Amino acid sequence: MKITDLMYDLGVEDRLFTQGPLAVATPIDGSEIARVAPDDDAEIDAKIRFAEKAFQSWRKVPAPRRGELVRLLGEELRAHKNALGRLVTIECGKILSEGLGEVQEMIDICDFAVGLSRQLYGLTIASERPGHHMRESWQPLGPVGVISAFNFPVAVWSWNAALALVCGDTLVWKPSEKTPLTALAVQSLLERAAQKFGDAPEGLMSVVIGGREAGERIADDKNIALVSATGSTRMGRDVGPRVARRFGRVLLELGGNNAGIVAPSADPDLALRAVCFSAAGTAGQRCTSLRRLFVHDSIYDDFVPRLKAAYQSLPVGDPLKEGTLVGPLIDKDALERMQDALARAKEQSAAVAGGERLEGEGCYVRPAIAELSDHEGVVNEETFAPILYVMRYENLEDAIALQNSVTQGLSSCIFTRDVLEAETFLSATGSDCGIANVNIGPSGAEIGGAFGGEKETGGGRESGSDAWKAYMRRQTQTVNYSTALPLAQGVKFDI
Ligand code: UN1
Repeated sequence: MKITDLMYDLGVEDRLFTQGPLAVATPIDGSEIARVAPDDDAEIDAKIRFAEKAFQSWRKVPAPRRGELVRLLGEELRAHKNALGRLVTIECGKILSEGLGEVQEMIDICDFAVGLSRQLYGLTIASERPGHHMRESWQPLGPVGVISAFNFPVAVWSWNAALALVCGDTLVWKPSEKTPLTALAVQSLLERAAQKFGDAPEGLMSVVIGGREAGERIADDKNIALVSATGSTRMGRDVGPRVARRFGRVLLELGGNNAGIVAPSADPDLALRAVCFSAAGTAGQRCTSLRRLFVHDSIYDDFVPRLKAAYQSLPVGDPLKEGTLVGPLIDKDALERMQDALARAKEQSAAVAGGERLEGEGCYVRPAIAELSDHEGVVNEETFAPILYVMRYENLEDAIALQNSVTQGLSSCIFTRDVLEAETFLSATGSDCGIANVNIGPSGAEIGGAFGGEKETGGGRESGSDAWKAYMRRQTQTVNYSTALPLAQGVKFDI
């Protein structure tokens, strides 16, 4: 597949994607589409130093002016939405409307960040001492290292970058080694925005091409004030302690094993569509994908056969083709992991429908439904593939308890028209996840809310709400505008 025209359109220089030892393949047919050169240690260190130097001046630029750069980035993204969305589809295999949706998500967070750049509100706090003012201010933090995954190759970067830039931070980005092209394209769009901006410091943001070691180098570098990492729990277990050892800050967005509950009063048509999109859409390769479904006993025998029929007719194939709803898995390893999980489900006596590999050069599969009588074994694991484990439940409390029984805690949902059930699900004794939805699947969040989850999902929050605070340094400030020196808590220290 020829991508040269797309890359030119996005302003990426030829040498950046035609030379180097690392081959980039498209999951559409597995063919090689580009070659890139990984950064060696010295190059990574230089990029980090560059980011540190740029931070020294960027932090002095007033936040609303920093917002102007993000506004210009949003404009570049608007102008290049089609090309970048297409490149996302070619590089990671999600269907074109989702590739375009991912770029839209970037545009949305840019808009959000521009507004934020005129806010970044602190507090004033009542002081116990006469003639004193107390307040809380938010200051730029430093260079931010972003480690992102193949499945959202550009949107996750933008959640971090748009906020970090208005907060006065600089960036070093290590994308997945499976998706370096979209990262190079975004870097080029940001450079264009910076040129229009005028006086942005060089080194404001750079891309590091590399694998796990490159990520570790960023995690270990004490100049990186915050490491924001998205990926597997295994990756987070490595990155988290590395950053903690040097008392750096981390923001982790790791695995999910997201569940849904279909209650007796659910609108069956709505629930069916929502389940198909969130479990089979993106070929089950979202961290928010639906992986476990609890269906009430009283509706199970109507709902589940309909779901299986809908799964059979889902159009699987070339993600660039109009009408396709399920694209390929990212690579052969992903296919193997899916087949392995299904084999284990069968060993646990699951009734499996679908899951077979389909014709074609890429790793195309029919999304699978595995009906199980018990919530155990393989159901507890996140397999990054379109497998939906379906189980019966009788009482809501039990379903919620099973939903919460896994080690991850990212997203969750319930389909019900019963307000008591809905509110119970959203209460302190309901879902234990970072995201809880009613009559919507667990995936496809908007940027306005804080995104992230609990337990082994890592606890970080990105994107909307007050997630920006992770990218800033909180400072408590007390000013004495009197001529006396009263001490807090009535302490006397007269000399
Ligand atoms: C991810 O899969 O890493 O909520 C992020 C969603 C998207 C983001 C998913 N907005 O599904």
